[in-house]
Amino acid sequence: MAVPSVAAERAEALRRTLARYDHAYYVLDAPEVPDAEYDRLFRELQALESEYQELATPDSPTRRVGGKPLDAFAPVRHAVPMLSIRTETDTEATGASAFDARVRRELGLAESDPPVRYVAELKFDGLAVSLRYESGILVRAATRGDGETGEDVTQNIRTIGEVPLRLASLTVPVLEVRGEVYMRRDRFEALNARQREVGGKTFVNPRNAAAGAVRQLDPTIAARRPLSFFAYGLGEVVGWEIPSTHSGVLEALARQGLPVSADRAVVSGGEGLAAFHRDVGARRDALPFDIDGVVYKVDELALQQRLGFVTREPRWAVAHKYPAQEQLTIVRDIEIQVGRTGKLTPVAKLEPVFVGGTTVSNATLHNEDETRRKDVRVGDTVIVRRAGDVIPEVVRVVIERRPDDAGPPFDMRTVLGGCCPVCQSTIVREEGEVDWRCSGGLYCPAQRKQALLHFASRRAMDIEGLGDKVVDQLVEQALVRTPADLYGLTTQALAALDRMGEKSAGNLVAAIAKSRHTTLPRFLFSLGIRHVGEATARDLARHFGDLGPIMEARPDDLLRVPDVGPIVAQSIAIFFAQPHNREVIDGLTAAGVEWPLLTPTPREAQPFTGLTFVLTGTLPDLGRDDARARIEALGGKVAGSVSAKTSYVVAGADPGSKLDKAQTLGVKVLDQDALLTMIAAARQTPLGVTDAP
Ligand code: 5U1
Repeated sequence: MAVPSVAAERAEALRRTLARYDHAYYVLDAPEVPDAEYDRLFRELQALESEYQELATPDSPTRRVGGKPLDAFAPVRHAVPMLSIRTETDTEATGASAFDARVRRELGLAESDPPVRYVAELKFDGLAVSLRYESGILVRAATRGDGETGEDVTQNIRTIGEVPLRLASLTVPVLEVRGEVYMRRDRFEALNARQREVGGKTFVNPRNAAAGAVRQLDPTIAARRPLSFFAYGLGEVVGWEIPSTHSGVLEALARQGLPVSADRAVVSGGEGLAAFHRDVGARRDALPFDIDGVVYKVDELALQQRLGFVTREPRWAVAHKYPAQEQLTIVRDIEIQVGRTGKLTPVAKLEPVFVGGTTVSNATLHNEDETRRKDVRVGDTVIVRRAGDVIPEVVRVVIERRPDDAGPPFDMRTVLGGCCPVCQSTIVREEGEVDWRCSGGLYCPAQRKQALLHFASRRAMDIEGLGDKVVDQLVEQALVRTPADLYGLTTQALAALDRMGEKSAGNLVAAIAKSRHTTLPRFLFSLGIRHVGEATARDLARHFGDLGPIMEARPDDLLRVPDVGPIVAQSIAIFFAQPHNREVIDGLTAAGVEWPLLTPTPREAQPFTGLTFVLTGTLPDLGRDDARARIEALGGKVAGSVSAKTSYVVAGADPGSKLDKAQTLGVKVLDQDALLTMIAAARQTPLGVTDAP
């Protein structure tokens, strides 16, 4: 069927518009239209092409979605071989001056001759490809292969939105563009997360993921891999007057819509190269993609020609590496570190390995869940990464290398036998938390400094003059192990500390002595019990009146305190169950720390003490939890089933068998309003609380 000219013109207009939108979106990172508008035009073009097959040109954006799977890639002989690049392994600045010196020597330049001009670029960690444009249309994309012959990966490369399917204005017979296909780090992470979700294979690093996608026989799979491309050079060129400099070539390629990294510079001499190496090195981790170094090229193409090649490598270019950020090594052990706040962190003890510029023998595993997710075991070969100043971490296990005698899956409780490795206190992992913690905060040597600083802080025991520097010295010189030891310090001992005069030492001893006379809420807060802030400390003090009953309280007793829920109750009970914490508290009271007793809220005096309620059916306004909390706050109990001992059944809509049973047993039945009236009346009852002074 002949194609009506109106359809052909419309298809051409759509191709051009969509190509412009692709460039704006992928290369300039500045979308021109909303996705919906792009999709509408895209579908219109697809419809035209399916009606008139002749309109489906090779540069149509519809080709990007991926064609039919291949059995194998066809070989492609490169008209101009794809060279490799010599690597400068000296990762210091001297690597740059060595290259400059070589170039100058080979060009026969004297010391008095002006510096050579170079282009410095990034060395992208991906897969080299060659794009062939004929009459401005992308006709073939090939991998490097052995440099002479690569593989035809056109279908896959077409799926990369950044690669123009048609050049902006050049329509010369042949223009081959060389560059690197890579994957941004964030897209790589997202891809791996998706793979994990569907139970698929995850990729070791962005380079492997990119290389795998380019060499994927099914282009619809390649289309789902978020690839990117940067152009950095030329292959065969027919009919184009090539600019006289490499920097001019890169600018011309960018003008044709090809992505060229903006991270490039024209620099002068070896010093200019070294400065670029340093500058990029400092920004390396902030780049959105991996690089393994920078590339230097002599800018003048005429000089490049004079320099020529050695074997397959040009003399006019070099790759200047950075220290590798990832290495393979073996996990010798998994140890648990106790942080200053009691957080327990699993740390892989590694066979020492040189990575990121230093020897690494420890790498964090973050927490139990992460260790299990990565399934790191003793004996495993792992990829360890050290990027910049970040703490080294285990990226993943090389599962194929797991030995038969590898350790069991990681389990914090089992590894530690339930006890802190530093102080033997119970370890706790609260619901909803990722971290295990040591509960011996007051005694644990790992938490000493933190515990002392908190103890002395203004809202706790308010010891003026006991700051970071003093605490550091007291702990490091073993003058103080626990807060109780503070009360034994003498002016003489303190005056011997760095930057502590006789007068300051005297003031500090006086401040410590003064802190002996405190209040129960302050004292409770100073103990640093997890989840016990000032308000909770005050509530506990009011409710119990003295420390003894709090120390003996079971979680059920603690739950009666307003605003104390199961997690806080558990935390308090576990803290006081630790013999070491109790010893420190005994030490403090023996040292004379005291507080005025409060008149406790005797439990008998609570209006609902001794009353048992059963809730059944749906109450019109109160949720079950709310009703329970209100009853318990007044000392009542809420039970799950009705018995002769039940005081009241509170019945809402659709009460079920509990109401029947209440009626059978003669238990009083309340509706929501009656319960609220009872609660309001109870609140009027004086509670006998004497507030802290
Ligand atoms: N940026 C950049 N990467 N890279 C890699 N330029 C560049 N040039 C290369 C290679 C292999 O080779 C040419 C110097 C032939």
